[in-house]
Amino acid sequence: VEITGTMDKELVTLAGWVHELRDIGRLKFLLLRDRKGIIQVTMSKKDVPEEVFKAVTTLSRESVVQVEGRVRASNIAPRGVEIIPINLRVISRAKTPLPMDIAGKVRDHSGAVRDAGLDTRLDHRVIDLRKPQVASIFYLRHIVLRAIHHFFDERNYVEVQTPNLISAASEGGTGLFPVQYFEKKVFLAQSPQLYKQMLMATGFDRVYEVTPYFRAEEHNTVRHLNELTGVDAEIAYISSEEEVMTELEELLSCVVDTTIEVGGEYLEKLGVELTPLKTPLPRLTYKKAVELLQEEGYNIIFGEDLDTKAEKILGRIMMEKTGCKAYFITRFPSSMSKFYTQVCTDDPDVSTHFDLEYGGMEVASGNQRVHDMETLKNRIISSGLNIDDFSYYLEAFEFGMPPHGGFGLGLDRLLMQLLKLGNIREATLFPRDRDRVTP
Ligand code: AMO
Repeated sequence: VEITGTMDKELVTLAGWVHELRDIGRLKFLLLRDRKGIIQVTMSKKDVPEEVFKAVTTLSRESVVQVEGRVRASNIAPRGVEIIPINLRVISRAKTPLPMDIAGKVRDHSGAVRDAGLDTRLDHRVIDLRKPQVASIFYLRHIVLRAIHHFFDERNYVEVQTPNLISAASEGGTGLFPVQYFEKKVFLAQSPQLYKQMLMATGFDRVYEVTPYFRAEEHNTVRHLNELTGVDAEIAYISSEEEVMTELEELLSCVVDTTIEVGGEYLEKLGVELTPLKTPLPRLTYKKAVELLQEEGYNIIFGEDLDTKAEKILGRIMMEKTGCKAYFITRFPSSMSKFYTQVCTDDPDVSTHFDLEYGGMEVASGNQRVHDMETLKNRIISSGLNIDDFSYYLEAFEFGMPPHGGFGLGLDRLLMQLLKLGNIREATLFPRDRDRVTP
């Protein structure tokens, strides 16, 4: 229960962390912090039992205490109430000094106080997460995830769990973490790609999965993790990738709407203002994107990757032209696509691959898949992969496979972009990167 001024004179018991102690001689204030915020426990020498008054002087910050006391409405205390304690019990005493305080400050060697860097914060993540702004990110992540599950459920998707230990590359040859699996070498899954496709041959028609991706990419950037959470969907009986894009943009729009509707208090704490998306989102072909970049004097030729800077410039241009924060880049060159991606029927030089961009960064990608067995075999071989590694996957295409397509949305990346976080690690409780596997 939330303690409010209407509970004046009621006896309550509450527990939380010692946020701060203020001692002005005959009067002591204990600021107790719990999920709801900070509540003031006021102790004057004459009103409070002597042992309680004494116990408070030995308390260290961030200790966990339980306070039993009477509520007193107050118009100067935080949350409009203070607690006059009858009893105080130390449940867990915090060691001193703290590695950093809850405001995210650290003291350096010279004794000067400064903001803790992200590395220090992640080293002491449990303490870091006690900071209300930091916690807000994860309340919002919870809200986003709930919206995603709700969206898929409403649209009759079946939630699935596919293996994370796999025998062959799902996204092509690179970026795999090998794992010793008894006497064999297997890999951590880069994505559920092959399995979600195989499920299209079962009759489930629409599946989704929220799952870790493990990517052994070397780059240590603000937008890459080595373990991340993907939101994957796969849809059967589609006639083009357009149907997949429609599902994806409606999902994104639903996530934004729900976050605005339910997450207001947390968005406010982070100082983030979200605006609803108008669907359908704009579509920009890769070819047009290259032209726009060239007009801006950015050096890029057809067939090259759109790097971070290119995406940023395009994000700005699209914002100016359409007023939309999110848009699709479509019809990527076939030469850039994965073996499972279908080329466009009207132009084999470009493929059905699309990226969803939000705030100048890719947050999701997808395509219509190759469902013809012979084409798929040829594509695996011409990608330089070993066809024998894919026999279990190919079998699913041998006995009746409907046309299908899907997408993968990076949850951490999405949070980073929605909440304008400078670093993807901020959106992940315990991030895994090139240098970090603890905590
Ligand atoms: P892709 O490789 O584009 O596609 O991944 C999908 C989305 O996942 C996120 N993402 C990452 N986020 C943080 N760190 C990384 N290292 C990282 N790698 C990917 C991005 C990206 O848009 N199987 C296809 C999807 C499909 O076609 O269904 C796939 O995995 O937000």
